[in-house]
Amino acid sequence: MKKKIKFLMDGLEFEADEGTTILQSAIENDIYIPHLCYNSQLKPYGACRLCLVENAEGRLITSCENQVEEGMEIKTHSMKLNRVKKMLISLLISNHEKNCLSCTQSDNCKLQEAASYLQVNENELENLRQSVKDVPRDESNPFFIRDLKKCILCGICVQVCADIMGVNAIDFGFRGYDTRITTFGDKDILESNCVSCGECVEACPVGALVSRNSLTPAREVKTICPYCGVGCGIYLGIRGGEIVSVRGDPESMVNQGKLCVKGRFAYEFINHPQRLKKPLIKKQGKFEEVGWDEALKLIADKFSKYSGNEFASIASAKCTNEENYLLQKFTRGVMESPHIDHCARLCHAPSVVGLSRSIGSGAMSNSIAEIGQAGCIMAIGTNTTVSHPVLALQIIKAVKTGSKLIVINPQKIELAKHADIFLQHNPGSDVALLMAIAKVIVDEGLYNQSFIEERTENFLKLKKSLEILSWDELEHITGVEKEKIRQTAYMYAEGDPSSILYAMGITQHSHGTDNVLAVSNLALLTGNLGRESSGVNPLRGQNNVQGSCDMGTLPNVFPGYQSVEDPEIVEKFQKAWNMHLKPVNGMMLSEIFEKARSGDLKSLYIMGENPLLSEPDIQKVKMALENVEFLVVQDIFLTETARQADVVLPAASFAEKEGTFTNTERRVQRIKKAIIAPGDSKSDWEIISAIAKKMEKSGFDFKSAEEIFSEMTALTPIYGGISYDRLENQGLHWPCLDIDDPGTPILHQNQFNTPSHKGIFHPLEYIPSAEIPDEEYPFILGTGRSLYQYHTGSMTRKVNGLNYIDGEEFLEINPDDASNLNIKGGEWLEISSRRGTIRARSRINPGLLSGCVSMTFHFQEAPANCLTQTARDPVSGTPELKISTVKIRVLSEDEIDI
Ligand SMILES: Nc1nc2c(c(=O)[nH]1)N[C@H]1C(S)=C(S)[C@@H](COP(=O)(O)OP(=O)(O)OC[C@H]3O[C@@H](n4cnc5c(=O)[nH]c(N)nc54)[C@H](O)[C@@H]3O)O[C@H]1N2
Ligand SMILES: Nc1nc2c(c(=O)[nH]1)N[C@H]1C(S)=C(S)[C@@H](COP(=O)(O)OP(=O)(O)OC[C@H]3O[C@@H](n4cnc5c(=O)[nH]c(N)nc54)[C@H](O)[C@@H]3O)O[C@H]1N2
Ligand code: SF4
Ligand code: SF4
Ligand code: SF4
Ligand SMILES: [Mo]
Repeated sequence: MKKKIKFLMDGLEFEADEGTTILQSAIENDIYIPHLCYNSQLKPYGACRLCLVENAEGRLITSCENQVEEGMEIKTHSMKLNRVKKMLISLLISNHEKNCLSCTQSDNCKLQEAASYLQVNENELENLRQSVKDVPRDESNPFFIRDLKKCILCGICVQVCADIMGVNAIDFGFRGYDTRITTFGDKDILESNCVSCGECVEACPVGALVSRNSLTPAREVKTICPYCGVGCGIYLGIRGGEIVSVRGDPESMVNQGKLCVKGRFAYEFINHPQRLKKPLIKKQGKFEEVGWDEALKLIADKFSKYSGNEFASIASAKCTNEENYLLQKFTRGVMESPHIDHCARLCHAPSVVGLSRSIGSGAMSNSIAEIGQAGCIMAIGTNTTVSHPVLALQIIKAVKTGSKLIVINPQKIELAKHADIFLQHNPGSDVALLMAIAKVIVDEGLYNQSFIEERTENFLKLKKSLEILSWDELEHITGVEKEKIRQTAYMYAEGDPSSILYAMGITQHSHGTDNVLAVSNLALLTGNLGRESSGVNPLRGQNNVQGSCDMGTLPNVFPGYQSVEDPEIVEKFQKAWNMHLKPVNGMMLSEIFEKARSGDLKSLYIMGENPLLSEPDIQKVKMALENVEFLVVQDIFLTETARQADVVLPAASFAEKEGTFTNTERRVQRIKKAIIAPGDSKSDWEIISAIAKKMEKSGFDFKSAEEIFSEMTALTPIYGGISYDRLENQGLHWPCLDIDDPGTPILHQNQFNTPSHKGIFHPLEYIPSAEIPDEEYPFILGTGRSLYQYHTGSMTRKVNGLNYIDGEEFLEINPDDASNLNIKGGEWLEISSRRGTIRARSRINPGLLSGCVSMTFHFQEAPANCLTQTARDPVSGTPELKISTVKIRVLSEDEIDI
């Protein structure tokens, strides 16, 4: 508890916590003191001086910089104060373009607010020479405009960009009267390293930084961003039936109002003309729009023919928990098929399997907010500023307050610039590297003896396996020197607490589960589990991929990771659903496509996935989809996959339905309907229910998403205490067992959820990747993500601004390799693997190791998954999307035109 301070403000007594500034306490008590450069998230700056107050001695002091003191007497209003402030603001206004009425910031401008409060009058202003600086408007960014004629040099944008974002795209430039906010080299903002997050736009107190496409909404609805697994809270602003504005939810425990470029600006897809509005049936090779009844009849008819092993479903990490719950109930109960899976298979399946084995739960062990307080953060195989941008702000915050940061990645990513240690190891060598770190920890006695004794098993086996490792070999495999590995081991082991964050660089390998086990070995060795700001934290990708896994759209578990092979569990679900269930594991995604290709699988129902671009070796997927006798695809757009379907069903987007998403930190959050779904499209849960009812099955008579949620929580212990009522303001972290359970931000505090309740060490062996460069295919192709696009582009490629910033695929290549191939950047290349060939232009990236090239998989014109291989991790079935070998050829002029 902080000490309370009593003080007088304008003669009235107030109380505030020790350390509170005068301005903060005024704001808390709804007392207005004019201010321009104050922002609650930043250090006080004292630049505008409009927040001056008068103390008992008659001195004027800034209220943003001075703290309340016991017995202090302050005046917020006096003749003297008013005179000084009026002069200050008049000067600001005279240097400021005066077209207030047409300014989009009108009504939301702190300068206007202060001027009106201080009764600045037009006539007085006339006497001051108007001297607006001649700075051209910077309209280069598709999402916001910089109109520095209106800038009052408060410095908020500079601080936001540097201290919160860690980007430093802008700074004060020039001197004296010419001082202004500028980019490095005074270039347009789009040519700077700005990441278009719009945080500075949100924070600018005047109209100098304004969003382009935002209108004042008639109403707002609080919901969750539909893109990545961070799960930022947003307010969608609505006029009529359209989304006209978006802002971060300042009360959200996840993002405290902050957003990335997609979360703030990428909503054009919602009202896009290409949204599916009616069901489509393919007749003689062409789609025809039909009514729901016709589509449902056909589906009911066909699905009745192909039940059991001839049927499979693919669920969606973009859809709600309620919808995923219902699809697995439909698949297992109505279709009597055990075959259901979803994109987690391409993603964090190794975490789900590996961490279950070692520590008993495949989810993040700790919460996002804790990252900011970690003593040491190890970010391995995660491009956090690109893939989880708002979560990355916690890393920036930690670094700014003295935490150590270790970045381990074969590419010099943005985050590496903030790192104390950056290990650029050979791709695919993580098991060797992590074991080498473990070896130092064990050999040099850095481990946590008591934690190992009390809470773990198998330490001696691990120790033995490390003894036989040779440093020469470890250095050779990883490409990292022993001394650097030693430093890393010390930094991690001495972090107190240390937190490991990881993502696809760890999982998307043919030994992904081993990688995950190697990560958890480190946390177990150092006792970095079960305590605040520590842990093993797989950063989940899709907005609701954690939820889809929780809901049992996996072939081996019912909701809440309850085994489909456990007779008691099967009995529980049979009874509750009044259906017959097969107590067997179903097929994984890869096997589903294999069986479809071989003709054994006759019918496939895909909800909200686009495997024709997202699965490895898509030629094989195409054959699979062509071979299936009856394919139903349910999406919000006519995707590449949907084009292959017999029936396409139009789904409502996240903005048009009720439900819940579970973010990467296991926080279950409500999404809310903001607008009506276009045309005849319906929520996915309504569509699944309608199909089941058409098949005359009971158990699908739901009137709301909330009813589905209640049925699910009654059967799913880890969600047992969660209800829509409890989620109204903030989400809850599972496990949340009953209505009195406040939820569990930190897992494993007293025991692990393994059968013995101990954490289990796993000795491991380094296994090379499935494809190794050779003479014919000399380069290792790694695939990953761009900040400005999302997966197969169904949503982000409908957003013009994103396409403007990043609308084309490039093959990135190291400067030395480029020079050997006579590549200067920008030329068209042909990239081939053993699977296929595509074309893309070149881009030089000095952050890549020689021999490594890199692409995204966002662009249907240059689909990277034509090249990738289907080699999989034998345990989790996750494909080796991070390593395929390719060759590169520069195309001649004549070839480009073809
Ligand atoms: N903008 C945007 N954000 C997204 C997505 C998106 O499509 N676009 N997708 C979401 C989803 S579903 C996911 S799963 C996440 C993925 O998030 P991330 O995993 O962060 O993204 P990736 O780019 O796939 O890969 C991460 C890093 O792995 C590194 N890497 C490659 N090979 C190796 C290796 O052998 N070892 C190690 N240690 N590292 C390696 C790459 O250099 C890359 O920096 O992003 C989510 N967020
Ligand atoms: N080469 C390569 N390939 C990869 C990866 C990689 O790193 N490299 N990463 C893999 C990973 S980690 C992942 S997660 C997968 C992602 O693979 P996918 O899940 O196939 O990719 P998305 O483009 O996200 O597809 C989601 C679809 O859902 C639709 N959708 C959105 N909202 C809704 C809704 O409310 N209802 C319905 N019915 N549909 C909706 C979208 O329009 C979109 O078509 O890609 C994988 N593929
Ligand atoms: S948009 Fe974000 S990155 Fe760009 S200048 Fe503003 S705060 Fe910095
Ligand atoms: S652009 Fe806005 S936030 Fe930045 S210094 Fe000028 S007035 Fe302040
Ligand atoms: S970090 Fe993820 S959830 Fe947050 S705004 Fe960006 S895309 Fe949305
Ligand atoms: Mo993912």
